[in-house]
Amino acid sequence: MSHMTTDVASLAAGVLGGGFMAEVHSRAVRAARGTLAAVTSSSASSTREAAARLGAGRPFTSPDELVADDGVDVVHVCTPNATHRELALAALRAGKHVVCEKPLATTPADALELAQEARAADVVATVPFVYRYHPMVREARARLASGELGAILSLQGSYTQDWLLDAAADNWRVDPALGGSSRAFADIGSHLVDLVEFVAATRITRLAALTRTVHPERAGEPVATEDLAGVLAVTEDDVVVSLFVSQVAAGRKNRLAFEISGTRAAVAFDQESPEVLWLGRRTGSLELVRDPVQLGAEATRLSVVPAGHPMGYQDAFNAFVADTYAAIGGARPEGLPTFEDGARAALVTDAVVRSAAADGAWVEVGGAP
Ligand code: SOE
Repeated sequence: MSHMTTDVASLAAGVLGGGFMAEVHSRAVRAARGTLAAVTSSSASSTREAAARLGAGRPFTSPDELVADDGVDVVHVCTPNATHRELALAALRAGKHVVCEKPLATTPADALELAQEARAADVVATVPFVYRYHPMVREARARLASGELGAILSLQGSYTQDWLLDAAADNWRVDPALGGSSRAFADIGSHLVDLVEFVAATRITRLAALTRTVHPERAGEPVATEDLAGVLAVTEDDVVVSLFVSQVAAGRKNRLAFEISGTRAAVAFDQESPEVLWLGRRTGSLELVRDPVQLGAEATRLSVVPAGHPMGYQDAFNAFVADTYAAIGGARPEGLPTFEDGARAALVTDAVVRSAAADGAWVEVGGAP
């Protein structure tokens, strides 16, 4: 499976995992004209249940069996974070294309190893940084790249949720053995870093972070992972960046937002209202709506329905999987998030963890893959 052109319509997906993300991936596989050939979940009964719910062809008894099966072309890893390395490595070594959920791995060393193995295997290996696939995100990126906003003066981003606000709320992500040593930042800060760096076409080089664990215990167990993180950072061009991530922000469900200010104009985006992009100007600020007649090539490409017919999260996910499958077919779609990008987010997450452990000391982000 290398760079031969594959018939995209014939791709068969094997999904590892049976949770919320497995459902999102399964819908996207079908939208990309793939077939859902196989699934495994954590036990025989949950696998049977997931196969029925997702409509997968075959329930497999183990991930190893699924990954080795000749009937599977691309493996979607939708399991808890700490299992990603082993499962993605097994899939790569079996010569499969891989879509691995974020965070790609729970340490930068593991994420860099996966990126290296993916390069060596010469397969398509992607990470669902799907917020890149909102048409208005591509529009913000295009307008920055064209110089319309001028030189970048500042970057602000935040990603806030409230599903862990109550002390009673618990989830595998809270447990470092399953989720990794960072929780809020690895889980949603990874999306935020990827999105801001993608849109602004820049990289964060050093940062200072403070984190807080609001509830010392959940479900009777001590909590070691952070509920929120505040990060001050600097890019390679010496631009000041502020990032804020919280899973205990009352009323916020999935508010991933950024604002980038340039010498001429600014752009702001909020993924809970993804059909508009705010264009800030000294005079004449406006909300640009998603209408292909006024958008660039990439925003137009990703607009699968006309203006006034709202698009959202699943559409973004579908576009990501469609581009992954197109890449398997030999295309080179713009802005496809790969294992290199997954490793990049892991490096920034690691810098956040190191800085927070040193009470907010400035640290360098580790070397790019
Ligand atoms: C839970 O915090 C979660 O499902 C994340 O894991 C996803 O990456 C995010 O898109 C929505 O929230």
